[in-house]
Amino acid sequence: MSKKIFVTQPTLAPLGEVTELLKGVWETGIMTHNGPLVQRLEKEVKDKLGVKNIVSCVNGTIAIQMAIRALELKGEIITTPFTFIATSNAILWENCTPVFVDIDPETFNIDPSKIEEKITYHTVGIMPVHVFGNACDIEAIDMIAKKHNLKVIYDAAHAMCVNYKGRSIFDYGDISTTSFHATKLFGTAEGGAIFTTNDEIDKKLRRIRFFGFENHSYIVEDGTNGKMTEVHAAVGLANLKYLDAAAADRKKKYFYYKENLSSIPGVSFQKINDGACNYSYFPIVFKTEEDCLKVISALNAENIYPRRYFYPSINTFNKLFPYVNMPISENIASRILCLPLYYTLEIGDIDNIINIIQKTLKG
Ligand code: T4K
Repeated sequence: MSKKIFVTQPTLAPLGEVTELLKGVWETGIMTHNGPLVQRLEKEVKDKLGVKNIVSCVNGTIAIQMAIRALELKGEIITTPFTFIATSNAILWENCTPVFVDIDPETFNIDPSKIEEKITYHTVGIMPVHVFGNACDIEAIDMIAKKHNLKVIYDAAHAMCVNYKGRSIFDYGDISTTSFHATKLFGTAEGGAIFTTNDEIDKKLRRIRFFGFENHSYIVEDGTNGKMTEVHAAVGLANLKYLDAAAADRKKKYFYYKENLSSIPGVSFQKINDGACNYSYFPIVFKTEEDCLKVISALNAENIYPRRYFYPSINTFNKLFPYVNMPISENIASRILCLPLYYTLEIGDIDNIINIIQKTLKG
């Protein structure tokens, strides 16, 4: 039986570097509540990315919920149907209503030209997603938000290390949130972070993260428990040293895939916006869903497990939302496949994947 190849694998620092950091945790017994490692991780990520503020938290889903709470949004939030379910779940859990706007067929991000027609008296915000780490049309979105007095929260779960027009993409919008899940370019096992250039919102987020306490004494916000632990921060601090290498490696492999797959008739790729992408996923779009399913079967037969990110289009989850037709998102979702992409993936494995795709589509 050959080795299993998954859609991704975390880039992990040597275990010894994590346990070295954990020694201090065991010595002091400080496991959580904004401990020294969490503070250090926040400082190191902040310095590395050059962002104004950062609030770490338990995961990328709670990050979105805390962002909605910090901006006190109550009503309809315009968002994309082409994303992981967490984007819409978080909106629902904050008692807001997701209102879907279809995507651009090339970038797979929310199509700004379709946003205004969905704005109603109840609209309070826009939550775009930088899908697969590919920047949204930020100028267009921010212009619409200003015109209609709406808040913008970017779900930047995939967008670690992306720079847009000379600064971190996390510093755009009223708030940006990200995920440090094990499957992301940078991981703390479970984890996430919230970014804002507004110092008051930053302070508010810190209170919300800690049950709503001000100075551990008075409850001044409708808070939650969103704190990252020292153990997760230790994993993050160790992994952070390898982030540049992991990012460069994914970019190199992304272009290797693209160069070698481009000549195959009937496949296409995500259009990258202004070079603002971290190339942390490799999505490929087939001509038909049938082709996509054939390729999945052929790869699975060789122990290779790509993922249908993001299938089905979120608007079709009728248990959660009334169905509204999103033809572009539904169409792309049915034909898209994310191919394996991670640090320990060998070029020989990529060659094998490319050959299998080539053979399957020819046959
Ligand atoms: N917004 C967006 C746009 C998102 O994509 C996400 C999460 C969020 C918000 C919410 O962030 P978090 O609350 O999750 O921090 C994965 C991740 O669980 C999820 O974080 C991610 N997006 C989503 C796109 O993908 P699954 O169900 O596909 O993961 P899973 O467990 O099938 O993992 C995929 C492969 O990765 C496995 O086949 C093997 C490998 N793997 C996975 C895990 C968990 C490992 O090697 N080690 C691991 O620990 O959801």
